[in-house]
Amino acid sequence: RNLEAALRVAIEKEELEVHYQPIVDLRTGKVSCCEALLRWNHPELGPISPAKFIPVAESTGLIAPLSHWVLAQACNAAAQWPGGVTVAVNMSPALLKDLHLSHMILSSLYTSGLSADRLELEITESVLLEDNAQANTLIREFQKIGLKLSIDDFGTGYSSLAYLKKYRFDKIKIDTSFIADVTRSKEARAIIHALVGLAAELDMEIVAEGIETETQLGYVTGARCTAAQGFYLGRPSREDVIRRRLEAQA
Ligand code: G
Ligand code: G
Ligand code: MN
Ligand code: NA
Repeated sequence: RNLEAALRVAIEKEELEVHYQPIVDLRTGKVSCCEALLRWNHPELGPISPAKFIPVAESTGLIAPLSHWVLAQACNAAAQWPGGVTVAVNMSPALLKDLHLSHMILSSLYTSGLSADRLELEITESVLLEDNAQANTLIREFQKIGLKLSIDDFGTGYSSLAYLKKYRFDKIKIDTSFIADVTRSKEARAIIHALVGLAAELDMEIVAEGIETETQLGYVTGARCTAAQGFYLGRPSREDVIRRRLEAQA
């Protein structure tokens, strides 16, 4: 309740910010994409995690205006980035029932001048699991528009392999939990290797998430993941900070 009211105020007063976390291409060593991550610094309560307020937005109808705002910010930012670096935006499962979503996306692209192939949508497995007709229609539309599609948190849902057969995704993002276990779990290592092989066979990128140590980076590089993301490679940062990093590598 209170959080809902506070979130309405935050959207109006622009207390929200979009930060960007770099994703590094392991073949070139350069940042190839940045993931947009919402940040809310409440004047009294301090920082509130999106893990807490996104569900509130989803259950109150605020998710559509909020997502439109994030998409607009992300497209405007990426349109200024050098070297064709792409931007990835997390798509709320609740939003993938809203058939206006593709208009929202097209308007953000049009206003910013960003080409469709520089916008990636991250979709979590739970959306696909429900097998709803609207999500199916939307995913096909996204592909017609020419957007890039990733499956986020891969390996944490059910029967994920069925989605790979059904849709053409561009990227698989291996969930953080597998990376956290690479040094101590033979099973985690075997799963990473199998996913790398699968992605290569299907012509998809494979991103290791949650890289926090040099050892983990060495491991996923050796395992031939195509890209990696995590605090060790760069924290989510303000747009001006990210842009300087992108300009320095260009
Ligand atoms: O950045 P952080 O680890 O605090 O994010 C927590 C969760 O919130 C993650 O699951 C992340 O995907 C999600 N999240 C962050 N920004 C957005 C956003 O703009 N839209 C949606 N739907 N989820 C987001
Ligand atoms: O669910 P999703 O994969 O979109 O969540 C992304 C979230 O993961 C971001 O909010 C970001 O803050 C967090 N994150 C990014 N890199 C790391 C990392 O190296 N370790 C941990 N614990 N979290 C990370
Ligand atoms: Mn994500
Ligand atoms: Na993820």
